[in-house]
Amino acid sequence: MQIVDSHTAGEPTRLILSGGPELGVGTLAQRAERLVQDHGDFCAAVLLEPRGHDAMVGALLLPPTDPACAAAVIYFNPVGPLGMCGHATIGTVVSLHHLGRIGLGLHRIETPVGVVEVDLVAPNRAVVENVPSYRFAQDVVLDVPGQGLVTGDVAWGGNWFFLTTDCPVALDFDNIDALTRAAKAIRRALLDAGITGAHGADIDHIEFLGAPQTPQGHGRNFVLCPGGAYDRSPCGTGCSAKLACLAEEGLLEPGMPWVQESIIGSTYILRYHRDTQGAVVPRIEGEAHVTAQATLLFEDTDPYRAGIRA
Ligand code: PYC
Repeated sequence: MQIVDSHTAGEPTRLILSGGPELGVGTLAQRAERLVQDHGDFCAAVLLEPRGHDAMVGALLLPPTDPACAAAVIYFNPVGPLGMCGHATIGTVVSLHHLGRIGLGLHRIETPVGVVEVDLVAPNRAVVENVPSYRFAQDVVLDVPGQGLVTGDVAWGGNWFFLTTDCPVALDFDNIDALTRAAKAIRRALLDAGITGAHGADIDHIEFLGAPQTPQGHGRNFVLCPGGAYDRSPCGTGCSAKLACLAEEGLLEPGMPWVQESIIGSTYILRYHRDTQGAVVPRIEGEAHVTAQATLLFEDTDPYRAGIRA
């Protein structure tokens, strides 16, 4: 299996160039579902220890069905598929450029939730125009054991997010364990209360929001991903959900920049415009770096060929 590893603002992506499972025919969303339902061992083997670690996001490269697209990509983490993934899209185009497969400039990428446009503005820098994003529910109040009442919004940015400024501790690197525990408790409380996104969709990302810690920043976040790892980057789809909420509240005008800091201090520059239907179309600008180009090996006799799992 041929892979290229990269990180985008600290968050790792493993781009799988060859050696992935046969997913049959159907839409990319159907094939993404099949990847996780029928090939869970593949996802775990590729992403988890001893070959990876639980923060890694996989990007399975497939031929596009639309000839106007440079590639089709299915994003997945160790526990399931992701509809879209901002950091992995930036990582994918930077990796494809590193391989000499694409040049600088505009590229269209098919994802399970729709086509996104990426402008590779430099070998390590790209701007992703995400799918239209929206706030689904405002000021949802949750009773969270150990935290009391927590109020937040539910929004879609290519994945489902619960966004709240009710952080139990400061958004500091040293508090990552406490933030992870608190975000997991919120996720459990959402499940227990039966609160979902549209059409009963699981809200599988939790985003704490707070004040920036640098003069150029506008906000800082901490994002818990579905497998329980935290996003080292400001989370492209989480930023899209955040932009949808800012736009809804009239707190950010179209075209104006918003510098979003992650919990490790890395940044994305965010902007949005409205499409012809008035929907918020986010733009996420960030930097990625290739860290490895390798062949993954899975020996039959390896007791951990399908990853280290409970
Ligand atoms: O950048 O959209 C993102 C993302 C989702 C999960 C991890 N990163």
